[in-house]
Amino acid sequence: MPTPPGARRRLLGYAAPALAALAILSAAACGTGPADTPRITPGTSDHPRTVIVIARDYTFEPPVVDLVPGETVLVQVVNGGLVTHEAVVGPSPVQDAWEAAEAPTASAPPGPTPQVSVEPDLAGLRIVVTSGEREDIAWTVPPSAAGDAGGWFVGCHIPGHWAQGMVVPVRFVGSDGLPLATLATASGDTLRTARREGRSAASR
Ligand SMILES: [Cu+2]
Repeated sequence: MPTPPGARRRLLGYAAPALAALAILSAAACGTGPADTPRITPGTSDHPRTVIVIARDYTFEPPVVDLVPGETVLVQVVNGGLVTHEAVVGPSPVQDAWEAAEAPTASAPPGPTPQVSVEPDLAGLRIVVTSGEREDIAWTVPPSAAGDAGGWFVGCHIPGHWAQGMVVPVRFVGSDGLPLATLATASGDTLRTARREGRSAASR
């Protein structure tokens, strides 16, 4: 039986908003690529550039930290979580060294991490912040940083935190303020290890 004209109009009347919604959804899906990075003015010793890193239980914001090799930054680490966190800034060997150094503290009572240390050349930058506090440290990014194989990261090595996702990559930016190269990605060995440990911890 043919559809009466009135019914067809009504059907189209319903269909049109649905199609429009679909079009908006597809447009949104196409627009989810990485956003353009605003150009950075590198910091100097006289005028350090402020870099804010927020630690939460258990992640960091922003999801990518931009740094210019050789610039001086004022790193402000804000702990918005309920437990003590740290921001270790450095390449994979630095992250691995702190992960190993802090692992034995897993059975320590709650509170700030007991004193731990690593070899000076693997120390990187480490800022420990208790819940609700903020620590500011002026620091000069090593000029050769962008040449480190595997990239740099900001990570937390209080036992279990890295495995729970407390690591974000550093993106190096040139002195012209534009990104230098591709980001260290989640395919790095260090991140793979973290993911694996996270999974096995979760399945226990
Ligand atoms: Cu942490």
